[in-house]
Amino acid sequence: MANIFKKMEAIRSDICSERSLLLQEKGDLQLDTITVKQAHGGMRGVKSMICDTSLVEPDKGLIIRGYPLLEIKDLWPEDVFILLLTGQKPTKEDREDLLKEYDQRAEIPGFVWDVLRSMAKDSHPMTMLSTGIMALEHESAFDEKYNEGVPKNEYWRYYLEDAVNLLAKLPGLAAGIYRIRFDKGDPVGWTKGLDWGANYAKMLGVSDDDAFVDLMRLYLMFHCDHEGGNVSANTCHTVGSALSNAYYSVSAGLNGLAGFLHGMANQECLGWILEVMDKFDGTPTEEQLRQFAWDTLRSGKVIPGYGHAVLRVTDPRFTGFLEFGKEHLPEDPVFKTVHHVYNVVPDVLKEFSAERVEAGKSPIGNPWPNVDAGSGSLLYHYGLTEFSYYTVLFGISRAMGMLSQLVLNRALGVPITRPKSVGTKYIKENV
Ligand code: CMX
Repeated sequence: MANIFKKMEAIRSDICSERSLLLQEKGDLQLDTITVKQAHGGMRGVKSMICDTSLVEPDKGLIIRGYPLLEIKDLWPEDVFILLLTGQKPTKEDREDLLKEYDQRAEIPGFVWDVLRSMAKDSHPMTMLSTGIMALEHESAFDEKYNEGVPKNEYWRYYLEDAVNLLAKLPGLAAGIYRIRFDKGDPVGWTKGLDWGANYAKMLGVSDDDAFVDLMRLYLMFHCDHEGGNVSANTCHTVGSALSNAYYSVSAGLNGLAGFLHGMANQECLGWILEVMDKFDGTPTEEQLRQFAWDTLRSGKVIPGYGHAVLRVTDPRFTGFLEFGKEHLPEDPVFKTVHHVYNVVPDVLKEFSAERVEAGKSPIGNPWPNVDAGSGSLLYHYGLTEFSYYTVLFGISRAMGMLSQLVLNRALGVPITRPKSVGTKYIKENV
């Protein structure tokens, strides 16, 4: 892992000096203010944490280290991990160096499969992923070095060591979970010399189509990070700030990703699409879809895959998946339905939002599709039809963002998270 360590070593002193200069010059200046509504409203929009790996612009979407997502969509997942971590696009040697590390670290100890096989047969794949990671926790290099008394300024090295170990094992772990949970046979081992995405595709064993390998690379690249405040990244950040190692922190973040309003929306979304197709016996017309969307809203449910806490335009990740679908599976009925939904649902949500405002409720901030609206239809096309598994795919990709943020936080010596909470009485009497 010489290259990635060398790069991190080089940037570490720069980012640390930049941070201390910034704190000297601006440490006491105000970054934001917060209203009672924001404190009650999930802290939406409050600028209160630092994240340099990526940024989500409401009108542009995900920007990774200064590059808008769709401009770098051809990067492979291992490239994007290096970019997230170091801020620099990797050279061919950097990629090869990291892949060699994965080759050496990818093997999953047999007892992990025993643990997973002993779980309830109907365990959710996300529960199995989190459990599998926790079963590997005893390998933490950071814990070992911490117990030996390594100095604070060295912590990042062992978080990075753990990050690479975990990333090497995650595709095999996730693919093994798929095979165990859905009775597809024994887990398949890692193939040396093959990249992260292709290895994952091979270990899943659902399709021999080359386009499926491309889809896996794209999928793992697109979900890698979404700045610092989303539930999974923020949870991982908070847990890691207590010096819980990378295994504890990422597992915690993934438990947040398993929420229906966050990463689990992709399973919900495909379920919704299949439900509408079932109801209308195939690809529905736009009018039938409109009616179905209204029925969903009138029954008090959300339309999964639409809306976002930050975005105010179509998610570029959705656009990227749509382009992939148009190129590789334009006639697929599920994909066609996803496309029709895109033509119909934003207008329905705008009308619904206006109704809500009239009734004194808050508007829907964003009627446009997010990443989860289209990705499931592509997986489904290639035979990955068990949609309760989809969030696992999201999770192994998002681990790259969580882990790079963790390593950077330890490199910067970011302290333990501890915001101040206040009670209702305090607000009544003091605000
Ligand atoms: N369908 C119906 N109602 C929606 C909606 C949708 N797709 N999106 C937002 N709303 C509603 C909210 O539920 C909220 O209603 P209440 O005030 O009655 O609770 C109101 O509109 C205002 O919400 P908002 O400010 O626009 O959005 P939030 O930041 O509160 O929530 C999100 C964002 C993503 C949770 C919400 O848009 C949603 O539930 N979408 C569907 C689930 C989904 O696709 N989640 C995946 C997001 C991407 C990810 O993290 O993976």
